[in-house]
Amino acid sequence: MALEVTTIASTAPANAPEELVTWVAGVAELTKPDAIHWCDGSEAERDRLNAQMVASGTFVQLNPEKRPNSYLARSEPSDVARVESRTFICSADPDDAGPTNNWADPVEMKKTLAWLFAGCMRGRTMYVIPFSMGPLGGEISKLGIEITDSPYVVVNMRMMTRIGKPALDAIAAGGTWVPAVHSVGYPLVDPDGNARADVPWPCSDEKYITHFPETHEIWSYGSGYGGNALLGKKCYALRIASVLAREEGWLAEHMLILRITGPDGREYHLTAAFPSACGKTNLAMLRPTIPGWKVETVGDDIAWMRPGADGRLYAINPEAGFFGVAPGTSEETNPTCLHALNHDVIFTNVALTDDGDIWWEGLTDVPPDHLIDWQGLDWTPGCGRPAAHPNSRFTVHASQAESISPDWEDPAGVPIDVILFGGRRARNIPLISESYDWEHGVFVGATVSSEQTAAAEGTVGSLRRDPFAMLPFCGYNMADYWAHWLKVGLVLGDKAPKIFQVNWFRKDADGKWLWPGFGDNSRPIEWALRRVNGEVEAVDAISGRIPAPGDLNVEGLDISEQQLSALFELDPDAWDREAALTEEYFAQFGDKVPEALHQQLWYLRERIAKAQDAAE
Ligand code: GTP
Ligand code: SPV
Ligand code: MN
Repeated sequence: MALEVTTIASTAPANAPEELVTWVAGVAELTKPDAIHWCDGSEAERDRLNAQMVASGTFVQLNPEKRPNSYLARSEPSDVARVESRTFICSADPDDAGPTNNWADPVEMKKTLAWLFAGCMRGRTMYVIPFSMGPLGGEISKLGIEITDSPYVVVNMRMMTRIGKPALDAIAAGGTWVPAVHSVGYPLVDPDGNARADVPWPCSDEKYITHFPETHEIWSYGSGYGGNALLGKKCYALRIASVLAREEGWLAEHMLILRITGPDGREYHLTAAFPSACGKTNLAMLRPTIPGWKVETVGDDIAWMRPGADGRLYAINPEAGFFGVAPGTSEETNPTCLHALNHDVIFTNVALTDDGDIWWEGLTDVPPDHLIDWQGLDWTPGCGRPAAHPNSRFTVHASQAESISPDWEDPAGVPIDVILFGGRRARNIPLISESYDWEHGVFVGATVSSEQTAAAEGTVGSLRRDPFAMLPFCGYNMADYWAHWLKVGLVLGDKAPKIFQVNWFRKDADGKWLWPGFGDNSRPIEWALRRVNGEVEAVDAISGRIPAPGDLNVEGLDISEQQLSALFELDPDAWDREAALTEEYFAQFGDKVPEALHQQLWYLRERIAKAQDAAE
């Protein structure tokens, strides 16, 4: 029995503004849920939803002695990652979406959505989630309302953002908010109108993740997974926020934020943009292997940055939790992260052990003798299938990381000294290289390519451009985004952070990592900070300025001279080929490419030619 619109107002908290109630009523009229629940964000509400999902089979409760208050969800095999091919930017002018986004006409898309969402919540409860991205009331923070028919989304949003009463109060006090509608697209009524049973992971074969940059709206249909469904994350905090940031003169970025303190007690702050599943969570929780250094985590995935009153660039983490890649996380690679997962975690698509705990590839050297894999099937070592899906993830509140900075919720943010751009590159890109200036840094960010990971559909390992690690997340034309970065650089002037490019993923001829990575990534970062302080000279090279021989601190590291030089090898002919590809890459953006970037390509080619001459 669908709800009458007139009764919907009575479901709303007393202070819900009329405009909000009218919008919720409109969505309910379209989607026809059985009930409406306004989320207050309380623990009681969370416990009720968790229990309900255990009963319905969506959640497996993990062994409370080993993993208290923790749950495992297994998704449909067709719904395991972001679907970039079904992600749309619906701007009036296709040019405003640009060649790297899927564009759809906003009027046409609204018609499609009206048809898709019609009756899509039949038989279900519609949850209304008020949320804040960033600390409540913070000047950089922003509000939203997600409507969803997925209780899994509610309990995840509760950890990933700040949901419930305080956010609604802020909206009631007049705060502007972004409307975001989500449905798994699995009504409990079949196409003939007969009731049908629910399934543990409802979703639809048809998926639409749509954004309306001009009206700041989000509509997402058909997926229950991660960035497709937790609409505060990629949809709002990156795609819509990047549009807002451009309008308002700030930056919404796919970046971790960390504080690093040196032996002399001096604090620095760093942000780093790496593509999906390329090491942001790991770096955010780094344990430096060089004595006397300490890292605190501020954020692991998204940074909102704006110039502060003192002219420096300040960053906040708009999120409140980590939705991180599970495989590869271990006591060796990222103990801080592993310890954060001891209790109160939602795991999605990892394997289940016989004693009710979790496992994934890389957690231990020797796998258990028997597991239930991510698809719910019996698994034994050597059976030929991964036990956990490569994009299996954990959801955990940020406060559970022992490395969390005491200032991670400072609404003013932290002042940024260094920005890193990185990716997975088996060849060509050196371990670290400093940009000659801001414009060169923007060129480096704009031309990043990286080997594809399992975080989205596609061929794992194939090289693709992922400018600023924002390829799937920029809500407008990528070339306009580069222009915006150049403009912010002019505003920051000599207070701008220094920009570096890093690559932890270089391989030798046998395909082995040349760099140990993880805690040892503190070493190139230490060099970057010494550059910030003007303590060391650097060597001009093709890619930028690289450490002079002996300046990278490798004390206590088992690494050969040969390995070290291979990490910084810059083959002019290979770079010449990259430059040609960059020219081709830029061409697709036509005359939107800022002149400064064409100039940077010219400077790069000059450096390459000089190196080629020197090699002869
Ligand atoms: P998203 O959440 O998808 O945006 O990804 P992320 O950038 O936070 O990725 P994450 O830190 O979870 O890293 C994903 C994978 O990269 C894991 O399998 C890690 O083991 C691996 N990884 C991280 N840092 C390093 C490193 O320094 N060296 C090597 N070789 N692998 C690393
Ligand atoms: C990413 O893919 O960059 C993620 C995971 O951080 S998701 O939230 O699913 O987009
Ligand atoms: Mn991400």
